[in-house]
Amino acid sequence: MQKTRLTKEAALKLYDLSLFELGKMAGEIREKRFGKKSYFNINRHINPTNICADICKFCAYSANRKNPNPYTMTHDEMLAIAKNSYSKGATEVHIVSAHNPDAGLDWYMDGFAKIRAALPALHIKALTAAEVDFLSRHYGKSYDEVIDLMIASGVDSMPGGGAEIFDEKVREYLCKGKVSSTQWLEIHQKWHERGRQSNATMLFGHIESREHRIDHMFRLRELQDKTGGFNAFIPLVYQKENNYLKVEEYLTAHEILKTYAISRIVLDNIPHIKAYWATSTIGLALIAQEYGCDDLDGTIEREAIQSAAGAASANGLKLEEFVGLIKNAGFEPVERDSLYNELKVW
Ligand code: V47
Repeated sequence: MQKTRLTKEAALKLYDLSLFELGKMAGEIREKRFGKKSYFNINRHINPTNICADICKFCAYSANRKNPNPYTMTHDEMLAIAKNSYSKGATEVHIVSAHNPDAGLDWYMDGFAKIRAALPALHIKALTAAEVDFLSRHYGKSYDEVIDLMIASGVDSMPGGGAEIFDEKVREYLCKGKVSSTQWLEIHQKWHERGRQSNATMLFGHIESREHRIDHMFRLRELQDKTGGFNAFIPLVYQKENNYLKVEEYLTAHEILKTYAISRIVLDNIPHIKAYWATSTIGLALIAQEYGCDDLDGTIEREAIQSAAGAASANGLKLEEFVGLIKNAGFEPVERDSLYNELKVW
């Protein structure tokens, strides 16, 4: 018998329920699948360049008038960071850059290849679909060609960045010229068709409406029905400092938790809902475990994108503190690898 699924209209109506009702519904789904387990990994974010050909109004990371400190790492610098993190227990490097028009396609790909050659056991999660689209346009390559280069260079999985909000009007205002929604989905589809996995984000809490969030989730649900390649959905809470996006009202914790819970209910085919503590704050991420979230990302170690916009994530969180916080919140910290194989129950 075919299972009845939520329609867009019914999903939007979920926002009318009380936070407690939503918490109960989303919490039950989470509990049924994962019990009290909360997943995290020991990871290192590397952001190798902040020089960007695109202008996204929400971004405080790219080098511009508000952040006049352009940089581009050498491969030796990237490798040294990866080696150092690996020696301290990291199982993943999460590599996301700006769209640097001068670095060269080889700079991107060879950086991954060097890390892969030196540290074969380290998982490389790299290049958002926005970067794939930029590299494809800038160097006259098809998406297939860029994706095949990524695989040949040792990239294991793709992060979920660059999705922002799929609604075309909002997207045009936020980040005109960047990868379109259809292209973002097409790139992930191609990645999944090669048997690879990826994540999906949604940037919320700026100028979008609840309808836009629901529409975003439904476009992901539809692709996931076809490919099954998304591991996690990550609602990223908008950070407001040092950028060009004027937002009148910021989200309440109440609305953020409702959105986490609704994403758990709507995305019945994406296994993990991640409360990325860098954007929600660690306090709210811990509470989000009661509202459907089963993953808190990781220790991060260093992070430049959200912290440039005001988040307290520049230096990550110490492992002992992270694990202790999850335990104190009544959950079971489970260290995972990048593809959600369990490595250790802490
Ligand atoms: O795509 C940029 C976002 C993303 C701001 O796949 C902002 O596991 C909030 O995608 N406020 C990059 N967010 C980070 C990302 C990510 C993070 C953690 C885990 C994973 C994963 C992916 O950061 C960008 C953009 O949507 N971002 N500026 C800002 N002001």
